[in-house]
Amino acid sequence: MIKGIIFDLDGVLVFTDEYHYLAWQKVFDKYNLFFDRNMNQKLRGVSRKESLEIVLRENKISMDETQKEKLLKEKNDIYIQFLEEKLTPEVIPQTTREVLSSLREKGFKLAIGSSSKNTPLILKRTELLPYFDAISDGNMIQNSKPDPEVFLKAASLLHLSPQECVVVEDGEAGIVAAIRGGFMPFGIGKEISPSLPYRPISSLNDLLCFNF
Ligand code: B16
Ligand code: MG
Repeated sequence: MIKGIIFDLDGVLVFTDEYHYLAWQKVFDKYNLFFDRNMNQKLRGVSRKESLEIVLRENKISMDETQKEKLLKEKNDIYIQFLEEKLTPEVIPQTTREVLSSLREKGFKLAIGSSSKNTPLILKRTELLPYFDAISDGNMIQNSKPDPEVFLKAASLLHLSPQECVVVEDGEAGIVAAIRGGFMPFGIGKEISPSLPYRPISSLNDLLCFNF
């Protein structure tokens, strides 16, 4: 029986994915590294550090650790500037809050399972924090999606087993993480390979129609 719902953050509850893209684009342009929207799709749900490794691999370029840290800090500074300029409670559609409230009223425990180290800032700025019983994010894990660690941590904070939880994701790395962890994955958006065993949904509203 399903008792918990674990939500990815970026691309599911908040649309900060465009800010990630723009911030990466700015730093990769500065460092003369090739990067486009296609490559950006591979970074969904992947940690900041691993995202850089993917782009370096695609460009067949190596970088020393100090330079990597510098680039990562520059990217995050630009990203945070976007969050501070653009992220207000109003950017969250009212329907998102209504769906979260309805799921809570139905008795589900809700958690966040996000790779982002900026999760606390995002939840504060959007005023989404009160809807969740547990937060598992990039600050609390060693291994990023597609490793299941972030979702296993979320389930354990809810005192539930993976079989008692579903995961809602927009990224392929997150769907793979959910499957590896033993969770039933729901996929939102167009970026997930149809060959993966997940249940597609077109909006969060669809979650209210499922008889878990
Ligand atoms: P940060 P999610 C992920 O969030 C993003 O999809 C991914 O693009 C980003 O690199 C990662 O968080 C780390 O974010 O730089 O803020 O720590 O989709 O797992 O909620
Ligand atoms: Mg995501």
